[in-house]
Amino acid sequence: MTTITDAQQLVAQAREQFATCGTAAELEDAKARFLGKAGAITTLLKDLAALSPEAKRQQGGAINQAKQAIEQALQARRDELAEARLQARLAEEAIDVSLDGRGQRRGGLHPVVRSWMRIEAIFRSMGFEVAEGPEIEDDWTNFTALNSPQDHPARSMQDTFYVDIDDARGQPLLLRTHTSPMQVRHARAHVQRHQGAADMPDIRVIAPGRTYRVDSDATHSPMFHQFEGLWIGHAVSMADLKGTYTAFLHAFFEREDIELRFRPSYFPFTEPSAEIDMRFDSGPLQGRWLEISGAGQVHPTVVRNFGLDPEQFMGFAFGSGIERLTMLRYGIGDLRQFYGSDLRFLEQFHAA
Ligand code: 2U9
Repeated sequence: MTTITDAQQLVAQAREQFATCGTAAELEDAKARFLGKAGAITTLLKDLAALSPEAKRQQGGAINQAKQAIEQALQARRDELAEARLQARLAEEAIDVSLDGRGQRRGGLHPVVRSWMRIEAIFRSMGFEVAEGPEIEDDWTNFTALNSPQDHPARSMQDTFYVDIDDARGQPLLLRTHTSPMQVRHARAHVQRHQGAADMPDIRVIAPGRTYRVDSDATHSPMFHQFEGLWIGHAVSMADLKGTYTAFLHAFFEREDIELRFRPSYFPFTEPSAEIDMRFDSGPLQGRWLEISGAGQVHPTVVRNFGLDPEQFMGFAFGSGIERLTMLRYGIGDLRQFYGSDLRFLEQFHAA
């Protein structure tokens, strides 16, 4: 067999072998078999040494052609493998831009917050201001100003969350147990603002917000929401309370068939005091008296703590639980649903 035929056969073999290589490493091994130091082409070139100059030229040319053809085939296969690697990577990292994204789920307002906003809107429409204030309160504003006796159980560690540090004047600090201290702050600021004036505009304010008590069961949560109302003027009576609260309930429940009744009660900050019950005259709760709020005429001591003369100023206050009103409005049976973070429950109110 001549070297020329050998060289041509090597080209065919190399093409065949390169084609079966699936990786760059395999291809480099195959290259060594033909073009390496001990490779077939190299061996043919070495064998030329023994030939005549004429034969060397002829066969040398053929071997070089074969070498070039193998190098070309090698490069072509390298390019093919590189392209295949690229395609595989592109396929692996492909992003299907036509797929729907995961999306952001639309949030919504908590039902208690919905009620809170509605309550504010209704009372603003009746000429009330909306007070704000701190959730960490001092003992005087939360209890003493509201005529709560030193030994009242509400002041005990069992009923109230105290904060470890006292305020700058050495007063105990606590998580407010009701929204009343906001009204105390509002009323005192109002009185101070109108000091020296011939007369003072009425104090007419609601205070909605979070409150905290050491209490946790099916109907009590350690954190719950209240809103309280306060109206102080020269002749503001419980008749005004009844009118105001009735108007509020009509607006809140968006119905007129609501009756109210007052039952005698006791609170340190009001005298006389009453529980307000309501009943619907139709619907699933028809005829059932529902306890809805506490209320009363503001105690003279509390009026005095505003900086006012109780002989000159009088008025009413009331306090209601926002959770309770929300449960009645939407027919919710268990208070704990409000704080379970269960989206199946919460999402029902998103479009409400
Ligand atoms: C000031 C003076 C008096 C607010 C009042 C109640 C009666 C009352 C409870 C009802 C259910 C709280 O949410 S609840 O647990 N509240 O019964 N609150 S009178 O009296 C005030 C408020 C502020 C300055």
